[in-house]
Amino acid sequence: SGSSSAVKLLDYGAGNVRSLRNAIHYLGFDIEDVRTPKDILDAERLIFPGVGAFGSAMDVLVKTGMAEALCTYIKNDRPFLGICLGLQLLFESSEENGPVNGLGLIPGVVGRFNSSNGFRVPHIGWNALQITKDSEILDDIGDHHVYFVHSYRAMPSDDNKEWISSTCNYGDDFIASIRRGNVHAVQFHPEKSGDVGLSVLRRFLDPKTQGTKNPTQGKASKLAKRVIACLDVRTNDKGDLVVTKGDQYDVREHTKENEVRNLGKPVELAGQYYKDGADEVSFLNITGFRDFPLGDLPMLQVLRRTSENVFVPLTVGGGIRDFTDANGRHYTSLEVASEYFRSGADKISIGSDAVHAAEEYMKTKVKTGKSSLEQISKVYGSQAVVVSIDPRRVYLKSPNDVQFKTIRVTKPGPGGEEYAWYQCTVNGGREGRPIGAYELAKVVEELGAGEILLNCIDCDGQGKGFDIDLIKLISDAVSIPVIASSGAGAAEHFSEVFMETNASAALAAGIFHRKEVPIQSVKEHLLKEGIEVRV
Ligand code: 1PR
Repeated sequence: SGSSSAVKLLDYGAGNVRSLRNAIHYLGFDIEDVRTPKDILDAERLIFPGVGAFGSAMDVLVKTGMAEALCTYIKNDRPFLGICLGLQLLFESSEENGPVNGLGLIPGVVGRFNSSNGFRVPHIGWNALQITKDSEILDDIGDHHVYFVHSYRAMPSDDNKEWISSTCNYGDDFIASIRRGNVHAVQFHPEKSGDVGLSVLRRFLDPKTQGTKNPTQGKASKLAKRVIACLDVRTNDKGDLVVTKGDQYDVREHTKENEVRNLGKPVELAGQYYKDGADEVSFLNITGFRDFPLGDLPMLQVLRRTSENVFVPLTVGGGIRDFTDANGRHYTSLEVASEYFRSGADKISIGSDAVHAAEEYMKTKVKTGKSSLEQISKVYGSQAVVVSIDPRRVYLKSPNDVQFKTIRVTKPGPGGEEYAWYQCTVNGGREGRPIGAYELAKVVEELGAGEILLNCIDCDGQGKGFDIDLIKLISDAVSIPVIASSGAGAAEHFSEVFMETNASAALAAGIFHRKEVPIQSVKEHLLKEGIEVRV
């Protein structure tokens, strides 16, 4: 395009910046990619979305001469917006696999969140900010929540306080944004923070933007509980990709034709849930264990189209594993995941393959680094890797009947059993495995999962509420965030799961698809119950 109104984007190819590109295009601006240090120096407006690990990002910047150009550009007070790692790199150094030197423009060391006091790491989700000085680009924020996903953060000090424009509290008060003159950087993701995030980007891209200034009351804010809409997707018998929904994982109608239930079109429904206030949207390709996802181009197309208009995090799961196709070509799980990320996913979710990896690890106690879980989290970071657990409740007469973690159940089983264990399954619940949900959760956390999506086959589609026993067990066992799933039938089920367990998010499918309870009503109910949510 070459137009002078285009914003320059410094994308050094370490990860997915598709959602940022989508957001900039959505706002009506053109993008020119930075290819040389000179492009940086010539930029009229530069966005730097840091992705990947601190050390490898610095390596690339130094090797290419971009580090020096960036320092000059910023010292000359040219319009700059750093995002996430793009904020952290401005500091002196980071403890991430380090210490590693940064660009050294702002005094301070970037350190890891401390998970010991009950704050789960990564910090994933929606928080409100404490604005400490006029930042212009944050003028519309007020006490709205914005989306964070990171394990490291910069801390305020006397040496850097002149830079800080807002902080956020997550265990500690950390730096949420900086501003000096034309130089801005934010730790959160404006491109994933809904309308509020888009307004931050718009104010940077077009400083003439007039808007309302929302004075921030500075009221105490905690990490909001997330409400996630889930779309189980598969090809129906006519060959169309549809959103379906099962009862205890059975997605076929109980009619003569026995067809796959069709609850709508994936792109449309995802767009609707974004407008309705979903904090995240998940797609599960539920026959991914059968079909090879890279042969399943419609699913990639669904992601691409959805991410053009949906500015909250997108997760996709199903079929992420090593695979050899009919022609003998081998694909690694990392290649499959990369294709999902390139198509617009922010996180990928692994089901069956994580069970196999965990079983292997429990047998050998050796981390090979070869499992899909380990490989993908090494390259994209643990915050991008969700493990989906599909357990089935197995009642027991005695807690000693199995070698797995058992619990005393709140409601006795059909034969009066007072105990149960939760058996993991693979291939969409079709095969039970010799490992419990508790053991799996602990192992996958060790192998690099950043979050757990905890389903329950018994409760799926029943509308009778989440399995509180199970969710309590798992959310107390790990220190990564746990998404409660399966069984939501009313707004009260969401407040119940948040009050009685340590779940960080709750996911539902059927009630949203059938329009029984809109997302908005769930949020209103949670607010009324005193639970912090993004509105
Ligand atoms: O094993 O890596 O290929 O991943 C397959 C993925 O597909 C897993 O995440 C697995 O949970 C999912 N899946 C496989 N088969 C089914 C099925 O339903 N037959 N769906 C399936 C899982 C459960 C939730 C559902 C909640 C909420 N569906 O996603 O959305 O239970 O439902 P509700 O609110 O209506 O109760 P891999």
